[in-house]
Amino acid sequence: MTTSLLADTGCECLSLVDAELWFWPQVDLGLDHDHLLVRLIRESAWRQEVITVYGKAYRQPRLSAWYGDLGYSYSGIQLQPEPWTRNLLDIRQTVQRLVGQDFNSVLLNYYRDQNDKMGMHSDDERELGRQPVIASLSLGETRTLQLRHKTRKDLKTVKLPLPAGSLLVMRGHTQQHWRHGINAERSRCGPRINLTFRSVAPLSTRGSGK
Ligand SMILES: O=C(O)CCC(=O)C(=O)O
Ligand SMILES: [Mn+2]
Repeated sequence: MTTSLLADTGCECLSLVDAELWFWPQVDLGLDHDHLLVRLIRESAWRQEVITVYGKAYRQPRLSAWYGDLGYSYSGIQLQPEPWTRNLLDIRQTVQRLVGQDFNSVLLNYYRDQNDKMGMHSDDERELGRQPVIASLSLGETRTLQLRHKTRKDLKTVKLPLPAGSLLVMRGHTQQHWRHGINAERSRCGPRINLTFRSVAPLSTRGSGK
């Protein structure tokens, strides 16, 4: 899609070294955002996964749910997809129209309060391909995405607040060069759900790695 066509949809291209970020501050989802948040909290198949880091098992400091057509694995967790719901299909359609690309999976993250968080990481699993396009829609409380370059220590951490209804797309070489994460907050905050739409390759077409 050309930059001017994207701008027509309300998209801002954020300029960041070694990254390609598209940002829509406010997406029309056809439903009140709070209403959708409550529905997703109520109807999603939430799990608290246990991950293993350097041989030690931890419960993830948030809940998550995986929907889509194909299984997925990260940090030693195997995720079996739940079938798409009506709400998720509707949101996916809006996201796909804006981004100009199809997604076969979505990972939902539920940050219940200020203590829930996500450590710094890259979405660079082999099944996402070489230059994955990750479309990240936020609902509920605004939380701040931190982006840190993997090797350029001279670059400051980028802090990007993600308000309800915003859509951030990370694409190109972003995952190769940057890590991102969500810190816990010091002050009280309410629930937030983030939906990251992804395209996972079927097993038979997965490449041999990065
Ligand atoms: O909650 C967010 O905004 C980030 C989610 C994320 O990075 C992920 O699901 O991989
Ligand atoms: Mn991520």
